[in-house]
Amino acid sequence: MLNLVLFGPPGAGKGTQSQNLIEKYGLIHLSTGDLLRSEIAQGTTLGLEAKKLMDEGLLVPDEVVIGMISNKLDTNPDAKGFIFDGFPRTVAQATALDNLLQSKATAISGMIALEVNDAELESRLLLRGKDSGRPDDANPEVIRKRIREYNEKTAPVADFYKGQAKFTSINGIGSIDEIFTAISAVVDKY
Ligand code: B4P
Repeated sequence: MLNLVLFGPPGAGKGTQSQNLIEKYGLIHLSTGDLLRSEIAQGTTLGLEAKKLMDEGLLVPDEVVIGMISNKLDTNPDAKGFIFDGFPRTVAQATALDNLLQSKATAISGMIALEVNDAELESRLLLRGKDSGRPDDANPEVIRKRIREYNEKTAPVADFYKGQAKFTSINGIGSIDEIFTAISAVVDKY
C-alpha cells in the first residue's frame, strides 16, 4: 500500500494538493478537517463539541480524531492506499496511526511537508475566508492562534517521521502545478 502523510501549517496547501494526488495515484483521501466539518454540518454531538474548538483555532481532542480515522480505515479494506491530510497533528496521533496501520499489516510510506511562511499562510486563509463560510478562516486572530497551535503541538510530528527516515520537505510557495510536480517526484520514489 501507498500511505502518505501530507503535512504543513494551516493554509499550506494540504487539501489543495490532496485533490491532485487522489486523481493521479487513486488513493483514498482522509482529511480530519473535512470529517469534522461533516459532523458539524450533520449537527452530531461530536460536531457540536468540535465546532467550539475549531472556531477558536484550537485542536480537537486526540481520541476524537483517532476514532474517526480508525472507522475510515475499517470502511475501506480494499484501498490501494491513503492520503492522510491534516492528520496526525500531534505526536500522540502519530503513534496511534502507526499502531492502527501495523494492525492492518501496513505502514506510512512517507511524510511530505509543505513549507510556507506565516505571512503567506495568513493571506491565503483570509482570502479563502471571504467566500468559504469557514469561521476559522474569517478572523486574523483565530488564524494566528491556529498557526501558534501548529508550532506548539503539530510541528514536533515532523521529528517523529524524521526519526523513521520518512520525512521530505517541499517548498509550498509557487503555483499549485509546480508544487504538485515536486510532490509527485517524491511520491514516485516510494
Ligand atoms: P483543516 O481542515 O485540516 O484545515 P487547514 O489546515 O486550515 O487547511 P489546509 O492546509 O488543508 O488548506 P489548504 O492549504 O489546502 O483543519 C481545520 C481545523 O480542524 C483545525 O484548526 C482543527 O481545529 C481541526 N482539526 C483538523 N484535523 C485535526 C486533527 N488531526 N487533530 C485535531 N484537530 C484537528 O488551502 C488554504 C488556501 O490556500 C486555499 O484557499 C487554497 O486555494 C490556497 N492555496 C493552496 N495552495 C496554494 C498555492 N500554491 N498558492 C496560493 N494559494 C494556495
